[in-house]
Amino acid sequence: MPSAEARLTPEALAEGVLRGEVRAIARAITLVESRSEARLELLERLFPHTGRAFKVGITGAPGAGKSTLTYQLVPRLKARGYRVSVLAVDPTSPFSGGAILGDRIRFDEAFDGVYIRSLASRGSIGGLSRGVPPAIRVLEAAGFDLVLIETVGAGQLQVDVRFVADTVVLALVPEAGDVIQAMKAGIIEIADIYVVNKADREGAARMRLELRNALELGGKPKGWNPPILLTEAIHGKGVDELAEFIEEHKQYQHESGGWEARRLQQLEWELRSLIHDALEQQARAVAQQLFNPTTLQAVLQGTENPYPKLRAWLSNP
Ligand SMILES: Nc1nc2c(ncn2[C@@H]2O[C@H](COP(=O)(O)OP(=O)(O)OP(=O)(O)O)[C@@H](O)[C@H]2O)c(=O)[nH]1
Ligand SMILES: [Mg+2]
Repeated sequence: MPSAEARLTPEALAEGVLRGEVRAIARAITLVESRSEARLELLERLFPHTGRAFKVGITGAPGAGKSTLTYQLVPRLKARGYRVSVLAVDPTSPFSGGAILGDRIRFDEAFDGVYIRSLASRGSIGGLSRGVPPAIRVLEAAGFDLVLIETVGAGQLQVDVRFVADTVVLALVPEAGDVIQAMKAGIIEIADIYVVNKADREGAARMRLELRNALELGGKPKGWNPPILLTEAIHGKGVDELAEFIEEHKQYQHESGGWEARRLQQLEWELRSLIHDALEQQARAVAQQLFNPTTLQAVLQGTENPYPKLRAWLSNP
């Protein structure tokens, strides 16, 4: 038996989201993460109420302190008047049961009214969960005007955050090779704000220099000069400054016109990933239709050549 909730139409769900009902928000995000066609109807209804939130991505290697920074940023951004929500794109160490796993910090009243949600990074295009942009739309429609996005800390997964976030914060730790790793991953160029977290450990100041040098190798940037901040997220040190720079970067983009350009890029990425998703499903169906198990066997045995079929289909899909 489907529950009453499961039978909610996209229309009813949209109404619940617009009223800011937590259960409706949760269910709507589950729906937009799925491949169900109803998700597009929901998004169509929510669309007029979306597009206004400030999106801040927190990325960095596993264990760099992304969750701890996020936890510390929430009350500070709230204090600046934002209605804050958090998306954690990471199935392995998500926020759960009111605690950030790993450090067992309990959410307290500082988190009143803050919506926190984990998204699985599985089934993603280029790493970032394809559910992220639609989930952000749900949150925007529900009235949140700031979304913090913690991304999985590995390779491509972190890099795609630039297509989702207006401001990207990269967290590094004072460990040998962390700057090199970040450079290899291609994340160095895309961050707007750098954080050397765990500054209570040795080598933080040295690392800041190393990072400054690495950035200058790439030439002096025009316009925004990304700051490199030292933080001790676990003690909340340096996080006020981080919150300030996050706001400053937003301001800068508004003044420089960068905001609009970035938003266009995000939109293109969002729509492309929806199309990619649909095409991928289509590809599976076409492949099965052209090459059933018997045909596959024949191709494997060398008794059938697959290319004429492929050419015929491609010339007239
Ligand atoms: N010494 C020290 N430890 C810290 C600091 N910030 C975070 N930690 C610890 O580092 C560990 C990892 O922190 P998380 O916030 O879970 O890191 P993360 O980047 O979210 O980790 P993943 O999501 O698993 O990639 C935890 O045990 C934190 O308590 C800090 O400033 N100094
Ligand atoms: Mg984490």
